[in-house]
Amino acid sequence: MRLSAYFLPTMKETPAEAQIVSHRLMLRAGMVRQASAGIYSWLPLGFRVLKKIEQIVREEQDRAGAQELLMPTIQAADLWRESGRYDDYGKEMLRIEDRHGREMLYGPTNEELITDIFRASVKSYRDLPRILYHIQWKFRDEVRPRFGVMRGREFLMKDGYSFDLDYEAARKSYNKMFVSYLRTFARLGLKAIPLEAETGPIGGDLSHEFIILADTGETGVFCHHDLLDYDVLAETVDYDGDLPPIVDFWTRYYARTDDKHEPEVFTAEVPEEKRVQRRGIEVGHIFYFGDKYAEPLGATVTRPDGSQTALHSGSYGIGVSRLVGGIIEASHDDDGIIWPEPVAPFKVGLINLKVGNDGCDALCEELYGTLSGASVEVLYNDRQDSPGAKFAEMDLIGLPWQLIVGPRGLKNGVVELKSRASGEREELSPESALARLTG
Ligand code: 5CA
Repeated sequence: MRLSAYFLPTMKETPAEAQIVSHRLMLRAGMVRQASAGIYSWLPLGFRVLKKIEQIVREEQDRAGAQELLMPTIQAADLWRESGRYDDYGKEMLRIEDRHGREMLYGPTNEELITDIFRASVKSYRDLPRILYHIQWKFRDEVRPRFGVMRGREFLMKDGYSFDLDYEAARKSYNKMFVSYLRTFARLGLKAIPLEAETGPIGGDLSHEFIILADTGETGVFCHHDLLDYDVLAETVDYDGDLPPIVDFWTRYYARTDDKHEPEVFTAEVPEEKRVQRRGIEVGHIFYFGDKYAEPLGATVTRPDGSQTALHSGSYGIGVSRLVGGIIEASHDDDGIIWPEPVAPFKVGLINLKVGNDGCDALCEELYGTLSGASVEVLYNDRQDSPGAKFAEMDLIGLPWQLIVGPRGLKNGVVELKSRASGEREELSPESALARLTG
């Protein structure tokens, strides 16, 4: 992509309305624009990151055996009356009336709708287990939408739902999602810790929140330091294999949100030097709630002995749009965003320091063509701005690599390659730089 043709409305000033760094940087880097309180348009740069995160979430869901579908954003109120949640949900639910006077709502979550789909077609234990998920916009009329996309009113969520015959089987599904969440967040370049959590309006009695540590997080985190030290991607996972040891490993230490925190237990169980008391951002939340929805909605199947039972279910959420802000909170410096490579909007920012200089233009075109041809995503700054402005903008938008071409280097047959994360700069031949970036 050539910057001269790209829609990237960056800002030099710090927007006054943004209270936290990720919100400030997302506005300054031209990633989002507020449409109204807690509702955002995703501009091209932000949209690329959102899609990358979505794709990693999707791949890990699929790997764990979940199947993707797509449910609508608008749901019928009657279905929510069946579960009893239409009234319980209160003012957070956006209620809509259609032209026939039928009550509808913009879905804040999908337990009812997926149970309705399931009860219509699945009648026997033979069709179990199933885990279904979608990645769809949600609306919650939050009292205080804030921190940009972190606590929006409209936000993108991956929500998955499992259906099983009994508790034992449902625990297997829960474990699959638990492990797949560890992998998902690690692939996004994040260190996420599973914490025992409250179930809130979703309900049930078993629940874990996945939290990334950040001072601006809204959740209090109390855990054992060793939970921060593991590399979950080091081993491959067999989702049909023995998952309880992995889940036990991750849940063997004290790790709770402030809602569940018990100071005496924390001090008794965790040695002083290992105690972590921090703030964190909830990026995922999983629940087991048994037949809480299947029972009132009459979602039953026959057991092998012919008797009927209500389905046992869990639900599994990931805040896809929240993650964009969360990743920035975890990875930035004074100059701007530092994207982990798997979610970066482009891998390389190509900077032509002297647009109009034949040598610089020709080499940049060649590098741009070769990288694009090798499917490396490049944003080429081919504009007439000053070198200082070009560097500052590239640092702000945080692409992992900057490839810098200037007349001085050209004389010596070298270009400069800068790593955004480490700040290290290296002079090397264009061929070596290409080999590095395409390798
Ligand atoms: N049905 C369940 C799981 S599928 C559910 O709705 N869970 S939830 O309420 O915990 O939401 C799932 C995830 O969505 C949260 O972990 C969080 O990352 C994200 N989320 C929730 N509310 C918001 C919000 N207002 N803005 C941005 N992301 C949100």
